Amino acid sequence: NTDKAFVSPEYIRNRFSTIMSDMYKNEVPLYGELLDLVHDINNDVLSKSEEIKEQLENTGEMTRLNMERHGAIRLGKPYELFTMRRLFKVMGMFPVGYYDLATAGVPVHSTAFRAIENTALNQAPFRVFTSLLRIDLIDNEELRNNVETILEKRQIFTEKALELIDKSEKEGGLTKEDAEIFVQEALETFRWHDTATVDHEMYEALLGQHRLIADVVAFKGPHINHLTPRTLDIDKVQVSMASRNIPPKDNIEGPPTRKCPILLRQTSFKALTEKVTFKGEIGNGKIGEHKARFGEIEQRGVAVTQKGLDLYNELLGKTRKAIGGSPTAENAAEYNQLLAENFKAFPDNYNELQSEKLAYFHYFTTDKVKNIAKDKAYTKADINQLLKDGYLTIMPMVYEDFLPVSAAGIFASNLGTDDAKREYKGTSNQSLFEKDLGEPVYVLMKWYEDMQDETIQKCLAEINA
Ligand code: OOG
Ligand code: NI
Repeated sequence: NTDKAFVSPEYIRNRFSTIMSDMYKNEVPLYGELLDLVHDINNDVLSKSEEIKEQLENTGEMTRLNMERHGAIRLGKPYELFTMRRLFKVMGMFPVGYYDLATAGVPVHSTAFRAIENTALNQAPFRVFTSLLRIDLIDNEELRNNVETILEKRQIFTEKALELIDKSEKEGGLTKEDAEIFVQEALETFRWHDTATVDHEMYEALLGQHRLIADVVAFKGPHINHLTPRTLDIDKVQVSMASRNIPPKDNIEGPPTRKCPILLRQTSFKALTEKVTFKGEIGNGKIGEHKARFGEIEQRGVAVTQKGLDLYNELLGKTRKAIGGSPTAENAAEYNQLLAENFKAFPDNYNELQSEKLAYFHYFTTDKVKNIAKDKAYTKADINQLLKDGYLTIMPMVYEDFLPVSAAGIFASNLGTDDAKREYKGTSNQSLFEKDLGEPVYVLMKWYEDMQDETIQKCLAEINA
């Protein structure tokens, strides 16, 4: 139907990200405080470093820095994951990667919904880490049955949202008017509810199994549990939180501080204690408590290749093993020191990361190519020589995804440490996840590989023209 003007998925995604952030600022004022802090620190970094500024400008990231954020939700049943995929697709967000968190003591598996084109990402970088509860990992059969019964009856989407998802699928997009109704209706699913759908006794039973299970099962919907702005200096944010009365998590997840940041570093403020009223207790004055929602900060660095990821996992694993698992408040300093020490084995300059094939880059031609000898057709095999001779230059490709060990650390710090010590023997189950999702997830590494290749091909085409 050509007479209908549809708005772009980027428009809908940005609109949704904005109203979600406004809602969360209202629900969790400390998140607004965190945004201010991050904004100040980012401006400070940019005013002090021409190099960082130039790098962000050349890769297209500068425009997105202030709108950049991710959030997270936890779903209870396959229908919810399946429909969430359809909902996010309306906003141009697709499932990328599979993360198994059961091995780290959290009974969920997850993906991240995000844009998959570089330009689309730069226009609207909003993403959502989305987890599905692994009901099969609940060892108490009676409780497992109860969880299934409670979730069976739950509908987390509004009728109007479902209608507009259908409409968008059938017609290939939404008009501006429909898009506005859609984002408002979709937002309802992510809203916090201060009344639980279960009584206090059931809540305690769910909590006893795992705090996360209570968070997923006891409420009307999958409230957004955190939003995360991107900072250019996470160490600065970590030490500055206290001065704004924001209580920080004990340690930063991910790699140590580096000259050339890799992957993703994350920290958060601790989950709030919020008042809830349990079923059957409305009006009798009895008020309970629930802890789930928090604020997070991320610093993104260059994406690494499989070789780089293997090295990262080896060095991180070695550090964790030496201190006996996840770091605690008591050994955080010792952990950070050891981490920095061990990561000396990970090259810390972009040229070396490139030549050792440890990280992914955008390739650009330089002015010098105007005078390049045209006596041969250049191919991928010539890339390193062209780089050395100054015909090409590289810019780090930012890591757009998540890290399972870090994610588990974020979960744990906000759910309580007891849960983190639990071990689930259940093996990772990507095929079940994809069956519930209704399609396979995008393969994480391939995405970076393809994008790097695209920039290389573009350079070669220019040189050979
Ligand atoms: C998700 C935790 C993981 C991240 O940034 O790694 C996460 C959750 O708590 O539901 O958001
Ligand atoms: Ni997060």
